Amino acid sequence: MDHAIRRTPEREAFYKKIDGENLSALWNVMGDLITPEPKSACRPHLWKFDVIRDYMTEAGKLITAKEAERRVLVLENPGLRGQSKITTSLYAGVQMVVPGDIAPAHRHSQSALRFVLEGKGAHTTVDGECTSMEPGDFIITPSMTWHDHSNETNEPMFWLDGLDIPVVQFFDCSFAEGSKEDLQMITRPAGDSFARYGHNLLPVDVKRTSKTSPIFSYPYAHTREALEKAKARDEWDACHGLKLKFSNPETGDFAMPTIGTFIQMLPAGFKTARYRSTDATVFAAIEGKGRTRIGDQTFEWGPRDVFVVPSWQWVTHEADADSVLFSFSDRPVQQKLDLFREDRGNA
Ligand code: GTQ
Repeated sequence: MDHAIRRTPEREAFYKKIDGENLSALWNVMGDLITPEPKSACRPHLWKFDVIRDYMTEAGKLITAKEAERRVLVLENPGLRGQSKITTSLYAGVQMVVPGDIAPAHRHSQSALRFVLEGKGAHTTVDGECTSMEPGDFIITPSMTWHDHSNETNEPMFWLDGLDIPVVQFFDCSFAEGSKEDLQMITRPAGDSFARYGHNLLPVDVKRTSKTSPIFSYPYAHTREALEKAKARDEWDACHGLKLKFSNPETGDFAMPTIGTFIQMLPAGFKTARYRSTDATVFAAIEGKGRTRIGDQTFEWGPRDVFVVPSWQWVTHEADADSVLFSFSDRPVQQKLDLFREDRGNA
């Protein structure tokens, strides 16, 4: 594998001839198709939130959320420019909803996650249930559920969007529709899904068909408590510090079928052992500060900064203060297809 095939005039003539018949010779492309290890165009990168906030504020003067449908700045991986991808399989953007804005109701095959970065008290409604948003909250919009966003507070609200747009694109299975009403009707009381599914109790006979968690909001207050309690027991993993996955209470699987979501705590002074995995991962810091080394590059992060780790590159994190990182990747898909691999170095 991976040896260049010698080119001769006879061979070139042959390639030209078959090209007209929509045929090509595998032996010229084999090495690029089947690589001994992942070779991705995806590159490591970090976006400073303060820079994004300034540009979003400027965008706010140019277009309303209603006209834009979604006022979002797409985080484009530098190795994948023009494709609206942060990794080969995932999309990310930062969305701003200012006081009085309405991002009108629509629905689509693509699943979305929101990780709230700044602001407090704006709302997102998913299939008739409204939830308020606070920094650190992780909120899910499952495939084909109606969703709209609004802000009745006095401050702009910013969150990180993560969607499986490239996955849906790959499978050519995108469907989308808008609604006649900008804001959908509220049909369930606030907190309904959590009350029904969030207390280690499940309806005894109801069989849901969705593969997405019935809990669509994972408030930071709960996440933080889970981390704080676990922290007290000193169970630190050499590669991850203290890392938890958001789970679907019905199945114990990831909260979303196509995107795995995680929260992790790194205490002040902690330096992780090197780690690599096949799921390119997007990180957003919510608390603390530190730096992450990806391959031979180092990225300094603080609250609300976003960075991306490509597939199979060595990563180490180092925290200067007690830090909390949210992250997401396509791990659920890779695991279901028996493709996921990880390497903990010698740790
Ligand atoms: O909020 O529904 O960043 O449909 C991209 C597509 C957000 C959304 C994005 C979307 C949304």
